[in-house]
Amino acid sequence: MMLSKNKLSILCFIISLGTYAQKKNTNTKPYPYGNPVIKHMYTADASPHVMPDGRVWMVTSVDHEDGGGYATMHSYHTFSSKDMVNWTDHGEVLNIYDVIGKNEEPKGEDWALWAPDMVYYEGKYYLYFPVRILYKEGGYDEKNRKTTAYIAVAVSDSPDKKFKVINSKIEGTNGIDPAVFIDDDGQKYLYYGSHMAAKLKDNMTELDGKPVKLDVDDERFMEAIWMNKKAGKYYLSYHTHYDKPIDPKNPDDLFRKKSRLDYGISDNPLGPFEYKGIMNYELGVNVNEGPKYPGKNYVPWRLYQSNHGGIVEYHGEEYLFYHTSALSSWRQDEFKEAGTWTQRSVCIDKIVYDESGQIRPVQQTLSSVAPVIVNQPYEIILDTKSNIIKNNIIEFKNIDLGTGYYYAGLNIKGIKTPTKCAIHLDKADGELIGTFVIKKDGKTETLLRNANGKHTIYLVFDKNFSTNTTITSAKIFAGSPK
Ligand code: FUB
Repeated sequence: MMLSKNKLSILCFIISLGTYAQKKNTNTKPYPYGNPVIKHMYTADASPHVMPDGRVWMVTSVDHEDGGGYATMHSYHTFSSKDMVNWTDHGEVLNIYDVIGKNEEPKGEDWALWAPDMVYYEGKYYLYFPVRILYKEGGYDEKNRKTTAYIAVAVSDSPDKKFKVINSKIEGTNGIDPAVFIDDDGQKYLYYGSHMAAKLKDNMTELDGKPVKLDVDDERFMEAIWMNKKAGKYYLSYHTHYDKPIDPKNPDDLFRKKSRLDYGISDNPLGPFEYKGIMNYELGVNVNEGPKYPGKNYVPWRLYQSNHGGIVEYHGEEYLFYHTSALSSWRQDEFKEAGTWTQRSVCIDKIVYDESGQIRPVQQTLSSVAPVIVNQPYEIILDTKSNIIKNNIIEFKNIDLGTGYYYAGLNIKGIKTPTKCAIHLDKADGELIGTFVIKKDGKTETLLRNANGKHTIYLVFDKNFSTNTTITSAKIFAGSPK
């Protein structure tokens, strides 16, 4: 019997689904290691941020329990922790049906929700996610498949509640893996896809101008951008191109492209970025503990799969969130061969810099990181009665920011025109750690970066500030987890 090309490809597709189903995991023994940190389900593509409750939150994409590849990823979960070790699952916050409508059918391979990011701004949580669509014209054909992808945004009042899609396609975007970065001057940026970036408007849902192609290392760059700022420099990390799995007979194959995270540094959030090398080795390679191939420095889990990094600073240390298939491979009940499972799980290890500000390749561990213990007040109220504004500047002496505070809030009466207020350390033109964008209602909050230790804090208002205004309250908060 002759099959048409279309029927043949549908048959191949059904067979491939069958193959995934055969791999269903039956090992229910408790997983014995610290990494991955989420063990009751498969999570990938973590985006970590400290939120106003002082906890670290991450949104993750979800790998299907039966395998099935990245095209069957249909939901996002949020998780939070106050010590980086114990994580609470807050459940599903967005599902494919919230995107395509209840009456549509995602049909397995047609639609997928890939790596998301979630940020807080002015009382709301914004979830950025890529909608990745596989064209079906002429039937499904794995080899010649066509895909399209763009970035959408959803909003919620709380990171543990359902998000509502408010812009189902951010005009001008084309690609996957959004990451949002808020700079100390209050400017927001959206990074995504094949090294693209654009400014975001203050409404957080539209681009402010055309996206630009970032000048990074084109040859190695593949996906999964993350922007991190440290000591005034912009660190852009990303996932490199990879090709075939590690070959136990030739594990040191120099010509194999590896699934790594690399990075570049710039003085500007939009580059150009100078290539600096490896941030995270290939998954499974150079892990300091756990089972190994005899005589080799790699663990026998699936090495040929995506990597994806997210960085967060929490009370004095920086942490890399990435994913491995340690958990799904371990559930094969044996470590006999390189894992074939695609399901990934979020792991956490520390980021360490050398004296020149370069990242040392992260030491991946099976134990993960030590618990963070924070012992300081949640908030510091700034005394706006005894300290008064002179020449648009107000000073607060001897403020102990301890191991880190992550947000500041301001209430002002009498604002006539939108005004900016920069927060500086130790001098009115000292280190900038955040910027309030004050609208007419006078209520505002901002993210703080590098707010730790003992300092004099300066609030410096811009020229739109009028002397007829009164600061009714000012605070620094999120210094310990709730
Ligand atoms: O998880 C699906 C895709 O794989 C992500 O969007 C990529 O970054 C990679 O992790």
